[in-house]
Amino acid sequence: MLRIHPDIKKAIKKKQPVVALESNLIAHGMPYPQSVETALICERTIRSNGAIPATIAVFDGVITVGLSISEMELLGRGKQEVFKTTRKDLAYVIDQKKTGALTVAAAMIAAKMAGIKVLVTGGIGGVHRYFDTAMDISADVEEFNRTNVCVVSSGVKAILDVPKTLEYLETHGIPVIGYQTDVFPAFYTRESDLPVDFRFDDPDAIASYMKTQQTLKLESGILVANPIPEAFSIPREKIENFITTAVEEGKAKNIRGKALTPYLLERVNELSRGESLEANRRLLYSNCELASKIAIAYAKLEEKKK
Ligand code: PSU
Ligand code: MN
Repeated sequence: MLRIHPDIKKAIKKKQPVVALESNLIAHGMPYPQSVETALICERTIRSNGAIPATIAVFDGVITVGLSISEMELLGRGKQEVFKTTRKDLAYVIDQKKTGALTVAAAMIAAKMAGIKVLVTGGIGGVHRYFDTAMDISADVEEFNRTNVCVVSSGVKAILDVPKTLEYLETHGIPVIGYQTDVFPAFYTRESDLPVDFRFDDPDAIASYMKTQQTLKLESGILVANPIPEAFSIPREKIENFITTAVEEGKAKNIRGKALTPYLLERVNELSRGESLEANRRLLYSNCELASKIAIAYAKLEEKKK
């Protein structure tokens, strides 16, 4: 059920720095061909920072850690035929020998199976706007309850209800770490008016924190929030306008369940004439860089232990 690329397998065994990447954003988070191009640049960024990238997806029922370019193309081009796979779908996709792109939640599960401690994404899922009527909470936040992986992000996607998502994380005992920031980043925008739990200014400190948290056997994930680089940050009022429009449209069209997040991302991209996609890509590259540094720092601590 689990196939790990030989180079990645060797690296995990030797406790070298490996960074896992989710694949749902390739199939359902970005338009093709930018999606595949972004995924490849993400992998390259991780390599040039001294770590080993491991993008994870399911092909014909096999969880595959480390993808070829043609496998990435398959995810990017496939769209509707590629199953958006979160925790609840994992056994189905494997049993039915389908091809699936993994959300943050499913990728966390697979990373843990493979023995990878750090995972990177753009923004995790969370509590949706109109939660009061729709009860829509991403399985991503739930996964942090039970799967001890450090997820490097730019916060939660701004299409969500960010304050409610933070409340949810707090209730479930999930630590939110700000990287070189005291305030929670708002995905497309560098800053929100909400605080993070803890601020860390260097990757070594985050790796040390991971170790301590593991020693305590709390079994929960860690959310690292890395603000989008200044040059690509979109002013809050500007992007909020587009988001509100997209959310209202989605509600009017009765779009729900797993279709909602991809719909909103695509709509905001259309309304912003591609600006949101560019921001999404840039924050991903920056997150890949940070995730690599954390994985390297973590590997150094493992080395010391020996
Ligand atoms: N980050 C991005 N783009 C994305 C996602 C994250 O920059 O498309 C995806 C992730 O795969 C995440 C998913 O797990 O959105 C959440 O979907 P939902 O809200 O349906 O759980
Ligand atoms: Mn949902």
